[in-house]
Amino acid sequence: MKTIVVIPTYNEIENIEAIINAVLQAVPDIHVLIVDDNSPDGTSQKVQEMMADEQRIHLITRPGKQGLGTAYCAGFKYCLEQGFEAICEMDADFSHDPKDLPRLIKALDDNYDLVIGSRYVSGVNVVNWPLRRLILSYGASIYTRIVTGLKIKDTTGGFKCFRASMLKQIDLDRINSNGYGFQIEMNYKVWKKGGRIKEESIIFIDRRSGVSKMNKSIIFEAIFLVWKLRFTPKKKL
Ligand SMILES: Nc1nc2c(ncn2[C@@H]2O[C@H](COP(=O)(O)OP(=O)(O)OP(=O)(O)O)[C@@H](O)[C@H]2O)c(=O)[nH]1
Ligand SMILES: [Mg+2]
Repeated sequence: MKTIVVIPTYNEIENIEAIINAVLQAVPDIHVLIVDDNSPDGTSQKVQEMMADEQRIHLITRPGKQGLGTAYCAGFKYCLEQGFEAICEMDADFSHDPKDLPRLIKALDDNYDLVIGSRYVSGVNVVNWPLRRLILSYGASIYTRIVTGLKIKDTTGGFKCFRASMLKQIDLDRINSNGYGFQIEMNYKVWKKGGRIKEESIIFIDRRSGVSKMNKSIIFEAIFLVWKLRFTPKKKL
């Protein structure tokens, strides 16, 4: 499958070069798309430099910080237009190990529509997170399962691969959630459209450098979103 990984970035100058190289090394022939919101630290410029020697790197630079959800959607649309068959997403901060990519892609190839790199499929595989952050993330997954019926153990993780034919069935212009909510919304829509979903166990490690972009509004968004999803008629998803 022609495969690409979408990595949204905002001020990831400390990670960008290493993460791109690690991804390109982990999977032969894989492409990488960086969706950068014109980071003041020069992340886009660094990517441009790397693009001069490597055709597998793609870049979308947006005019300013517009949030994670819209960054993914812009990236997904680009990948679909370019004819990629497997479209993955991951963070730039090494919380997601590029070495897990082959396993996720292989699972997708084994006839799944969405493969989720899951922290909670075999116990709790999270390293270096403060307890309150873990409780928040684990709790969000339980809450989502109860409200929506979605049978996924890690509903908020951002390390996953979609089959392009599945992604095409989702109206990306109708997605308006951003942080955790975005991941929940995509999982829910794949499930409701009859997509086959697999959780592959991964170990998640807290960002090793750079600054967190987590904030409270992301949590409130997710709390209300799951109820909205539950009561949205299937044909409007
Ligand atoms: N393009 C774009 N990327 C973003 C935005 N916010 C966050 N990102 C990127 O999205 C990925 C996930 O964001 P993180 O800040 O790592 O969020 P998190 O993993 O929940 O929290 P920490 O790891 O604690 O920072 C990273 O690669 C960020 O650089 C945004 O508004 N626009
Ligand atoms: Mg992170």
